Amino acid sequence: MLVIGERINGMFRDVRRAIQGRDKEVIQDLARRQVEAGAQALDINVGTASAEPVEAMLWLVETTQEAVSARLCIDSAKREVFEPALEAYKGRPIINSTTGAQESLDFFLPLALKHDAELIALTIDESGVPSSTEARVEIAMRILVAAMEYGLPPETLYIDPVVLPVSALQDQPGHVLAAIGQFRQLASPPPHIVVGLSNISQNSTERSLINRTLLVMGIAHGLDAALMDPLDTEMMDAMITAELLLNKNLYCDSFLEAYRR
Ligand code: THG
Repeated sequence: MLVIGERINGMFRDVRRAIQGRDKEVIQDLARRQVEAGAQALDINVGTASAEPVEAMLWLVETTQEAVSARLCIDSAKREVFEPALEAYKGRPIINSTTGAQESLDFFLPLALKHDAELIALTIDESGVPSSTEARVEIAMRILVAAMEYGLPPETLYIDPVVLPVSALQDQPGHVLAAIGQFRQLASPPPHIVVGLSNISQNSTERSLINRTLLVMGIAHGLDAALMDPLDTEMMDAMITAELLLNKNLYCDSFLEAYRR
């Protein structure tokens, strides 16, 4: 399971303030703590914290890679952010994200090839976020075909079925889980599958419980990566246990500590 730490995001008030005040300590502390808690990659997202998103992203990338060697996942809604951020980053980046719309694929697939990056692709198309399982699978197929045409192998893609808050649309988690199960059948080797886990519990109480329950169900359906909060120990424990029960790790009485080591 690839754990992508979600905490370096301008959506969080502490990060927003750190970006505005160029406070390195706050960002580097979040980077170190997430890696120590088990994140192998860190999502980096300026959000709406800055009027100059390119400068802010460059500062976040430099600041984060100074503190940790985990992989960075460059997350932005603004296309002009990617080229400079990918130039500045020294490791193998993850680009977050393209949609399945053709003009988005025509921008991001060559960009991923140029920078030897992996690419997260949301199952969104010209008409927005689909509500059915079938539409998600259809868009995923389009993404895989386009990637093949550009020469990007399926295993460098992370297909994201788009998790929406359960408080808003209660039938969606079931479709997301069913879609995860089907994405794996679309190519050989299969693409990776990722979700933004915390989306599910926005505007809910019991956030941690809702997040970790979806995580466990997702893993059972074939999810192999998640943007999540690794500082949530109960969630990490649930993830480790789910992988144990699916025979991905060896059982011993101290399996939690064994995994952490
Ligand atoms: N897919 C992909 N990338 C993504 C998402 C996705 N990137 C952004 C997001 N979704 C994943 N990251 C977060 C980060 C924070 C929250 C949710 C998803 C979150 N934040 C608090 C809130 O909105 O309530 C912020 C408030 C606070 O606690 O300060 O929930 O789906 N590919």
